[in-house]
Amino acid sequence: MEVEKIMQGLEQKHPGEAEYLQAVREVLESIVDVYNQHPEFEKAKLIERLVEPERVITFRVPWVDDEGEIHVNLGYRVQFNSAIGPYKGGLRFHASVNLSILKFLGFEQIFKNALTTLPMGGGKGGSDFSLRGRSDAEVMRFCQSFMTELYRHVGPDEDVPAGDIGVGTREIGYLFGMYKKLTHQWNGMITGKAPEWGGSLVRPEATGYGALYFVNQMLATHGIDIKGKTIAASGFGNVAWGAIKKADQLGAKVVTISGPDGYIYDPNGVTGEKIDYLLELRASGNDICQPYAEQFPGSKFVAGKRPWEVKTDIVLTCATQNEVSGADADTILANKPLCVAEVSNMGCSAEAVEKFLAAKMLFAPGKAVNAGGVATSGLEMTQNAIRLSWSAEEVDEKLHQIMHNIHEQCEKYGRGADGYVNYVKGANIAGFMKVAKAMMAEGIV
Ligand code: 2IT
Repeated sequence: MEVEKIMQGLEQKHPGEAEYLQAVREVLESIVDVYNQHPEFEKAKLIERLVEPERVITFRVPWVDDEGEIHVNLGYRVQFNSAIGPYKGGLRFHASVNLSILKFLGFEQIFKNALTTLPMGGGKGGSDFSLRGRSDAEVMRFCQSFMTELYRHVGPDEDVPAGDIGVGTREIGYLFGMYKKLTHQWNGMITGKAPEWGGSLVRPEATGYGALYFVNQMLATHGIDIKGKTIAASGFGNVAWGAIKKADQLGAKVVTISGPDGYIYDPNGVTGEKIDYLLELRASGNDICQPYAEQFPGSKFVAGKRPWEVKTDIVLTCATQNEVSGADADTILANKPLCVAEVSNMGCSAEAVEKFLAAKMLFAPGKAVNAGGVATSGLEMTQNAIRLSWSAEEVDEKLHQIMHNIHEQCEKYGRGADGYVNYVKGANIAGFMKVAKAMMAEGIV
């Protein structure tokens, strides 16, 4: 494989799909040496097949708002790869959603899901629908309209969506309800359900919990205890909430959160009732974090900026893709944190990743760090399939074990001659090899 040749072909076929091309390039650059040791991969045009989704479904989503006005949004499902299991991955509802973003997320999901060791292929979907200022009834009507097309393409053995940005338990409920009405089937076709109707305990917390288990282990490889450490985190949604909760339990202190409007610096730490307040903030439907500063004196709102300028021991991206630019990486490196981890998918720009790796920073990519979310979705699928519910302790124990295993895989494939672990390379190679073996076994399909 020649990375530049593959990339040129893709740039021609998919011009302007910046995020997708960025995600593919990162993986190709990580795996090229290993790939070229396997002439059978080249012969089977494995990479040419892997970089294209097996199927992309796009559809219109018309819905009526509370004033009777009609809106038309775009709906998508990218069914990227089903070599090791049914397509699995979240739905994102956000104004920024486009095909490039969903293709990047679907592509990342293939390797992330492979890393979990569970039988899940990669997929992603969503819509450019924005929840901001929308009433509950509007959200329901949108979800119902979305599902009147999506139901034809999903199912427990075919494609199992879940939440992502803008899609939480409420939206999952409306989507599940409509699927059930249309198909007359009650099954585990979607994850992130509430415990009363088939959801797994610990799923809401799982992405953040898993991330902290992973970070804890990264630090442990350097003999560092996470207790007493300060953390700069971005976002204030589900992922940030879970990460903050677990950080608090482990005795670390998260001192920042952020929204599109700026960031909050809370030197006392986001702890106790402030963690619960994040849920209120999110449920308000206002995509901003400023109200936190009004609610909790002693904290400060910094408008229009990202939290990376705050000097802390640990840096966690918990909001969205490319939230750390090359210049942000310079700021972070100057602050000399012990560790940087992407909890959001592709939280760092390619330039930022390059800088962290060049500085031999303890740095790990989203597809390893945030895999606890989809892993627990996989555990929800298992519970649905066997029609049982496990206790929170049982799920958490399995999550912990899975994150431990992912860390081991990263070390195994990412450790260089000088002992430095390149977690990006490790995660990409480990995930790729599993999918590659399955694709070779399944023939040219
Ligand atoms: O990015 C992700 O891994 C998710 N949004 C969760 C996907 C899932 O199927 O739980």
